[in-house]
Amino acid sequence: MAVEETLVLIKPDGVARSLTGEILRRIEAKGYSLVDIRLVQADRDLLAAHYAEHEGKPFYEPLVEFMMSGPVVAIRVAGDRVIEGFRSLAGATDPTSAAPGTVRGDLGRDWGLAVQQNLVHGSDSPESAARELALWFG
Ligand code: DAT
Ligand code: MG
Repeated sequence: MAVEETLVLIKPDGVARSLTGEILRRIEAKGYSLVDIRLVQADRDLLAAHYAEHEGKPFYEPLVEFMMSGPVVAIRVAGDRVIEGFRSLAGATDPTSAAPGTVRGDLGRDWGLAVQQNLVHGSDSPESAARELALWFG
């Protein structure tokens, strides 16, 4: 077992749809621990750093605009293999393709071309988790 920490974000669509409690419930029910949590109105600088790997892609600008459209809940989550485990709980990036039982599969809506509205973010590697936790929690 390897205890890890990951960054989870509940994106503006999740907060606006009052799904924060449901998403936190799923994280806790899986056995992960909430270590820190904050409600953040992200600015462009923070999002540019967070999504640096996607700069230049066609969805980058709409993604950043969407992430600035309302508050985000940032959560430091700890647990055994939580980086991979939360990605499993979240499901595939496109909510329509995401498997039933996942956050995106159960709760995400089809947004046509606006795939970026998919409720949650989870770090994808130990390196990403360390970098993203430093950005959002300092
Ligand atoms: P994930 O959030 O599953 O790690 P990612 O890191 O590849 O996915 O992309 C970051 C976000 O960008 C993703 O949550 C939604 C948006 N996105 C990714 N691919 C997209 C696409 N083809 N069209 C629109 N938005 C996209
Ligand atoms: Mg990603």
